[in-house]
Amino acid sequence: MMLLLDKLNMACSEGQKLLFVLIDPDHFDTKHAGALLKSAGEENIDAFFVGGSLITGGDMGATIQSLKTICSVPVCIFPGNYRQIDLQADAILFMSLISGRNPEFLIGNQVVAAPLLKNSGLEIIPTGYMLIDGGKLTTAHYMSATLPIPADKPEVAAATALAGQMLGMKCIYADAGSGAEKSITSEMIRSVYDAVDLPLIAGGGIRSVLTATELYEAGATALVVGNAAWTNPNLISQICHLKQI
Ligand code: 1GP
Repeated sequence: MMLLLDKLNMACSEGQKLLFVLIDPDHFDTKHAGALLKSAGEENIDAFFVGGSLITGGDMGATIQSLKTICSVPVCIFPGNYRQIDLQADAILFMSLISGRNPEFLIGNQVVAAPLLKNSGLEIIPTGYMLIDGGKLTTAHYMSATLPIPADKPEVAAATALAGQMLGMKCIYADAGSGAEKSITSEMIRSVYDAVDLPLIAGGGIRSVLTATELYEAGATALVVGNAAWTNPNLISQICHLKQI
């Protein structure tokens, strides 16, 4: 199986588009996942992201195991903290929350996680993670105790992403947070795209094909859809179709 970062880099350099579906273990059930895969055609989803800023009742291990049982789509951990590491996954976004100024999410969790990951066999993807204001306080903003980048300050997002690249990050993930009222603007995605030579992942509040089209066109290499994948399963097949055009 191709490494996920290789896939992102290839897509970035060749102008292809990727789609990741976010699974929150608190809201996972195999029946809905099976239906989603059936409607989208599992080969068209490039990876599942599994994780959450706060998992209260869900089980990372059981969720990943279920996904592995029902499909062959790669599973990448999108960790809210180091406790969400699970060795059944294929990859992990090794994220630093570079939009924030909270040392626990800039380096603290990573120090605890690094020895656990060293011989894990998981693909480690160094990721500069930026939280953007999506019109409401999300769990990600709250749990990280950080201020998001203002939605109307694309130059701040661009400078932050550039700093991430200079620090050695291999991709940038700009996220308005799960359940954001407004997705990141295409203007901001364009600014980040122009500023860095890295694959750019965008997510948070993507609910329509129009938004997905705008973000892809603005330079996002990959989109992440969470909530809408379950409330509107057609959206996933529509975006899968879009990225093949
Ligand atoms: C959040 O980008 C993801 O980290 C997905 O957000 O659930 O709003 O699609 P949504």
